Amino acid sequence: MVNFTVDEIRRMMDYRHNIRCLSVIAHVDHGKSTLTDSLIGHAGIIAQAKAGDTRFMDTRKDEQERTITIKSTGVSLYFEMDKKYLEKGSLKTYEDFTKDGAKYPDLKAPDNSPYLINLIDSPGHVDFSSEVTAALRVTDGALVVVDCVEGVCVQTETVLRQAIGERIKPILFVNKLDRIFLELHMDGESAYQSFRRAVESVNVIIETYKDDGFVDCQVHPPDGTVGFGSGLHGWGFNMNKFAEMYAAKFGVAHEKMMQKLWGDNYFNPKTKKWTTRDNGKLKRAFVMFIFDPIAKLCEAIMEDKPEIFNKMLEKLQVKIPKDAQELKGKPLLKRIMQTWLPAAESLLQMIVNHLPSPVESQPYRCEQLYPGPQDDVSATAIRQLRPQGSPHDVHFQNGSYIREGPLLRLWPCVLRNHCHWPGGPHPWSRLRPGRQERSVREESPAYCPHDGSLRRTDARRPLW
Ligand SMILES: Nc1nc2c(ncn2[C@@H]2O[C@H](COP(=O)(O)OP(=O)(O)OP(=O)(O)O)[C@@H](O)[C@H]2O)c(=O)[nH]1
Ligand SMILES: [Mg+2]
Repeated sequence: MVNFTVDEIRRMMDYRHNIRCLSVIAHVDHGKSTLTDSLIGHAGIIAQAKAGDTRFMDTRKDEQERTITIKSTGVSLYFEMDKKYLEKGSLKTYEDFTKDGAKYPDLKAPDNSPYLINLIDSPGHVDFSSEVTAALRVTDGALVVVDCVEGVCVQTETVLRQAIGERIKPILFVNKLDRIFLELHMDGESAYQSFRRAVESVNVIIETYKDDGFVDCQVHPPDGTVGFGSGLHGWGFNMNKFAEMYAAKFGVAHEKMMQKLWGDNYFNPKTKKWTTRDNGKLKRAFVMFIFDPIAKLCEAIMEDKPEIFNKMLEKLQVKIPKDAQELKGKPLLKRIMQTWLPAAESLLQMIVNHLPSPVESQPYRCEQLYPGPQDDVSATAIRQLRPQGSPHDVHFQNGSYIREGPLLRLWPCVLRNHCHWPGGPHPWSRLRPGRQERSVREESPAYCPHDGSLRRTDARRPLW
């Protein structure tokens, strides 16, 4: 059952620090739509057990038939997150939020912080890349999905380059880990090396295309900006999850444990000491504390050895869901992993803690969004996220656009017009809210705030 209402979504729109707008981008078939199902399932729109198989975001008949995304599809989701999972920036916003947060009613728990996630699942196929362009324009963050076996591919680079060019902050999800355990039976060290390569390749692309006006946006597993998992089976984790498990056990601070679980860190079980030197006999912490336990659990479930997996689940305090008691093999593995390491939980933590809210992103994205003078009234309104005060703002839904030098061309789309035109009717007042517009061609910026004139008179003319 859907666990939020339209009213909640509407109300959240006024809490701009608690909004995250993101696109899911990747090479074709790397599992964007499948992974998105986990978040949709967590929001209660589809059953959790069906997450991964439904591909809810592939809404069109031809998309479902061809198992390929053709159009970008957006969805707004409402989630509440426990304060204990909030980090630095988000925690501060939570504290500001709760100061006058008394205004926000109906939280499921008093220490929860509500979030509105506007998510767009984009196609990976090169033929539909204009859909990615349109999606990136209206979002502030990108969830980059990389197949852990195929690694970073041509289209991964193309869409990531586009995202960085638009000053969209990325987070990374290394996907299809189930294949490593069930199909390829890779050893821990080889798997680690392939994950490391994926992370490094993404960082090389980010560094290559990042401009000086953009914030630092490299991704590193110890920072919590990289997640790993299987969208198909609905499980996933980031270092946070395992650091939480092991920090208490080793008496190490949470942040320090996050650092130790990635890179050249080895634990010697005999001496009970940590080292950064590989003597050829020790396993790196990632393999020892993360990879091996998952591999052992997968093996025990797939080989139907309840005495082993029940013992492990008891230690992990994981209960087999009621609807999975009779299952065996892969279906059982899927439900157990979903319960132990829910993908939605780690994705949400990454999205909330590491992607910017519009309040943070608009100041540095304004240059990208508005090509007019950066000190005029429009630019200031964009930077300050003022809903009123901009000379004009046009929202277009379900349409794409092409930028031709100084011209912005909007293809047939539904336009909604909010005009704040000084001294008289706005030239665009002919555009009616919700009306289908056949053609629009507009010089950008159309409005000159210095003398109040339009730079071109033919603000609107047919394209054909
Ligand atoms: N083994 C495995 N297969 C997966 C996983 N995620 C997706 N797949 C499979 O990969 C194929 C593509 O999945 P999609 O979710 O449609 O991929 P996509 O990135 O949305 O594809 P496009 O939108 O067309 O670019 C499907 O056959 C999925 O079943 C995963 O975690 N593990
Ligand atoms: Mg897709």
